[in-house]
Amino acid sequence: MLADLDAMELEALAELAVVSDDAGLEAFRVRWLGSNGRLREVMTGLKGVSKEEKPAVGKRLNEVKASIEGAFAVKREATTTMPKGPLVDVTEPGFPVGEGARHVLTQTIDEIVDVLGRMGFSVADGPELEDEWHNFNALNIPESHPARGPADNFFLGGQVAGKLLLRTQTSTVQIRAMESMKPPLKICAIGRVYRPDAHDATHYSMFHQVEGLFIDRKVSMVDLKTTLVQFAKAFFGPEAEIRLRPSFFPFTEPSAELDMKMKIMKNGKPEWKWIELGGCGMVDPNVFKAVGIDPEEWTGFAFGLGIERVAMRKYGIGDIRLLFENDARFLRQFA
Ligand code: FA5
Repeated sequence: MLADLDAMELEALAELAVVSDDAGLEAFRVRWLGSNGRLREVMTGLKGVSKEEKPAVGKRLNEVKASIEGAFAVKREATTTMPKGPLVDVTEPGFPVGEGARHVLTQTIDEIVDVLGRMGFSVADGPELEDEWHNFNALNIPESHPARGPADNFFLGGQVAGKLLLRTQTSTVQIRAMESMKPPLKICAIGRVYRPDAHDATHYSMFHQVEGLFIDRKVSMVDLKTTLVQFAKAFFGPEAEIRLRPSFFPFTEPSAELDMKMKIMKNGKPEWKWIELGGCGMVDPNVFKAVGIDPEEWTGFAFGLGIERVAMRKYGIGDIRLLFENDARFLRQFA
């Protein structure tokens, strides 16, 4: 039996030596290593070996098996044109790949920029970490104004006077645009703003605003309202209605609150309601003076809308917090 094993090893190795392609390798594997192959046959024959001979024959059989398998592996490595490593069954269903999609806020921002771009607004930018000049002084918000207190702002390092803060409004970009560009100008700015507001269904401590600024000669409130009506109809559809309510902002005079009439589903029934989207008005002469623009020659309007509110209205989202929880089940609805 031991001599047979020696002969079998030599025979297998000699046969393997002349194999030169994938088909030959496979034929060798089936003949020698397969479930009905020669090695299996010999293993089955082990039952007939006497008790005394069994340990030696068993040991030798394992050696021959290892020798043939080792030689086969080396040969396959050198010969095969198939990909190395574990074989992949391409018919297996595999794992589904989670497909990414743009966040509903990103979609809203892109749509807003698209509409304003078509209306002639170019995009301007400014930092989220601002100084008090751009967030307050230049916007006609004096030192004594209650909106400058630590309870209404995120000041850097908790210090208040003459320090940096996270901007509370994108109106800061109005100032930056007017400082770096000469009128006439027509810009919009989109970005994050921060306020220490308590979180509820319509308030968050970080949210987004879109700012619009148009400066030219003889700009009037009519231009502002026409622009907002055009924007609303282009963004929300022809049925969109807006109204301006008198209000106050230090950097516009006169100032107004922009409301939009929207269909809200209540108890499964559509209901039309006026919803506040933002503020607007004619640029205050003090703002022009702060940035060195002559208010006798130039006039302008500005508006600032909360983008979360816009998205909530457009997509029927009832709670602002859903926008920031990153629950894929919620986000997938807008993909
Ligand atoms: C302003 O921020 C002014 N800068 C707007 C403006 C621009 C007026 C240009 C005149 C000229 P207000 O604080 O009202 O205004 O905020 C504007 C909008 O931001 C609100 O109408 C609302 O839609 C949104 N908003 C305000 N606070 C929050 C908050 N905590 N969470 C989500 N959205 C908010």
